[in-house]
Amino acid sequence: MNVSWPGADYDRQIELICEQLMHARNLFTIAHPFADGDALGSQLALYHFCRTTGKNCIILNFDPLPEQISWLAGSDQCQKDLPADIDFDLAFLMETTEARRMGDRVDFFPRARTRVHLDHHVGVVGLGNINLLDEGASSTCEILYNILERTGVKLSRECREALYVGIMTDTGNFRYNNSTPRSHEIIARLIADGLVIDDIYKRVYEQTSYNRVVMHGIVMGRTRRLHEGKIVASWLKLEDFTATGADEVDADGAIRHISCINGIEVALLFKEVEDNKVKVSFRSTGNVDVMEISRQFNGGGHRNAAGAQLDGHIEEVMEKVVASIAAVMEKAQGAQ
Ligand SMILES: [Mn+2]
Repeated sequence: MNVSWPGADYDRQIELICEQLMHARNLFTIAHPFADGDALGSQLALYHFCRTTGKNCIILNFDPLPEQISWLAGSDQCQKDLPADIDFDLAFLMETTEARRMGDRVDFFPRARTRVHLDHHVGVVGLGNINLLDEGASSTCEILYNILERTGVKLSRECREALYVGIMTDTGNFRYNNSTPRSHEIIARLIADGLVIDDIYKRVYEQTSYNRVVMHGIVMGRTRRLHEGKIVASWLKLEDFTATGADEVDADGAIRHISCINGIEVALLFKEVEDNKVKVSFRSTGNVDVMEISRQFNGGGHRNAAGAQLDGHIEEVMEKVVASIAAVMEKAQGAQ
């Protein structure tokens, strides 16, 4: 069940979670594959909270971390497995959305007696024994803050920094409409004890690598206008990554360069991640609900930003996805 802040249902979930959290001795946290600032930020914030309160917390992470967030304190503590000899009281599933997205990682879930799932994605059912699902929250870090605040424990600088990065990155540095009064209220409290936010901004947004510039350049150079210019698309093939030695994370955020083109309604970026496996990022700048479209391909996300992974050759996948968007646009036009 989705809850919204503030409210009695929300409060009840927080009480349940705080009770578990304060009594737990051994915890672990897991997030969706290719953790972003919010997923990793929430894991690290929990880790630092546990350090402050004398609990053992293991951070599970299986993928390379983007440079923009790998500087966060505690990132170097990420592990790929859980020690066999520990009984875990509690696990926090940070925006793990659904089991399908988690793949083999779901095998870790039963290692904890109680699982808490925090998520702000749309339409999530909840993979925990206790779920705190708030579609109106800017980020998972915002939901976690609501819990940690309730414990009354003073949050360390490292913990506040991690929460700040999660909220900052998921709101596009406070530019999107998910930056609510509540998100700003939380940010005010995080800053109050002296976070140096311009340093954080520089580390997240003004640091780049050669590979990243090259991959983003390829994406921009290949931009194609389709469907009378209402759709723009670009792509990256496996050979682009191997030729430059770039990782998938170097392509993160590249869709931004094409989704800000005047007059478009949908921007698409196709990334070949393995032979015949293509990740698709969708951005909508108008009325097209790209989450609905991504769901046709077993993906998900938000109305204006979604993703999916399809099997097939990249050209076929591009054709199929563009055709389904064009069909939605035509249907909407016909209905007017
Ligand atoms: Mn998030």
